[in-house]
Amino acid sequence: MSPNKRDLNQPIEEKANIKSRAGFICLAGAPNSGKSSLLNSYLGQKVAIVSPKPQTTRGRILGVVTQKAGQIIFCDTPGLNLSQKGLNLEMAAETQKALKEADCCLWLIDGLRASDQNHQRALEVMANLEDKPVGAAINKCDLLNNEQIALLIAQIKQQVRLEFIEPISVKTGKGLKSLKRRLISLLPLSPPLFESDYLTDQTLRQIASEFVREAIFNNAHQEIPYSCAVTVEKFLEPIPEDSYQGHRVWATIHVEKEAQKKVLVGKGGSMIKKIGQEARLALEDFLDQRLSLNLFVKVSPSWTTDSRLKAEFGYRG
Ligand SMILES: Nc1nc2c(ncn2[C@@H]2O[C@H](COP(=O)(O)OP(=O)(O)OP(=O)(O)O)[C@@H](O)[C@H]2O)c(=O)[nH]1
Ligand SMILES: [Mg+2]
Repeated sequence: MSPNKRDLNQPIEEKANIKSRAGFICLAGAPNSGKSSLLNSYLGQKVAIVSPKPQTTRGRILGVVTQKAGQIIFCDTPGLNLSQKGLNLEMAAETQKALKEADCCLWLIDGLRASDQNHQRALEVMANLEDKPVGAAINKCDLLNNEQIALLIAQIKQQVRLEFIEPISVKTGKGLKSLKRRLISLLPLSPPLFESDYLTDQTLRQIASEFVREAIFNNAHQEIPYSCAVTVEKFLEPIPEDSYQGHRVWATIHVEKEAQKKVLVGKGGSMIKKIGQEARLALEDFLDQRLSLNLFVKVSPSWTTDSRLKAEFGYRG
């Protein structure tokens, strides 16, 4: 799944005839505002994990939507927040890199949490993005009435200069078509930068480890999802001569403490079995093929504060 960018060093006369648009849009906003849900919805496939808990996404995830009018290269990012604990510094660095590299930014606002601290943090970041266009979308409008939406739009328009602000609901699909048109209009004139069937920069190993992490977020509570990292030890593609026609994956869930391992394994292995089943089904759905998933839980003491271990588990910042 490596990127396959088109050569843009074509003659200037040819560029002058280009009517389509293409470019990078950074999806940024407070944690839990629905950035990854929006990405998946536009792609028509889940590539980014989603959960009701904040700080689910830990790194940048590219997702490419190609249409006649243009190609949007979305970059999903970790939610903007004020915490500096655990992985938050690495996550914030990922978001800053994505904001810097993008042509423009879509600020996703959780319509239900527009007065909390993380929203204020996101607002500050957006107000300081002077060198690129920023559009905004108020998400979760399925949970707001028209009056609340109008009030919020008026408030935000007074606080920061935006190209547009659109009410949407990723859940119901309301406003998504109109938002996509707006987003394409923000992009520079350019031929597509990726082949039209290119979906994401995530490797199958990364997707496997993220889907396991999503199952942990959905089943384990309190600090446990934030104390877990998942590494894929082995990923075998189906072999024609093998009677088992499917992928085989071996992954390790790293936790910080023995007590967390105990909770994650559960009574008689019940919890780890549930996590494994959920992740396997999500992966089979993604691959449209059978898959066997073998999970192991390992204590990697205090890994969230150990730079070497963080880098080893893929969090470099
Ligand atoms: N009611 C409602 N819920 C939504 C909508 N969009 C997303 N959600 C839910 O909001 C929660 C957070 O969604 P995510 O897509 O994980 O949010 P995120 O911004 O990527 O979060 P982080 O990765 O933690 O920064 C999930 O439970 C989603 O199902 C929506 O339009 N309406
Ligand atoms: Mg996310």
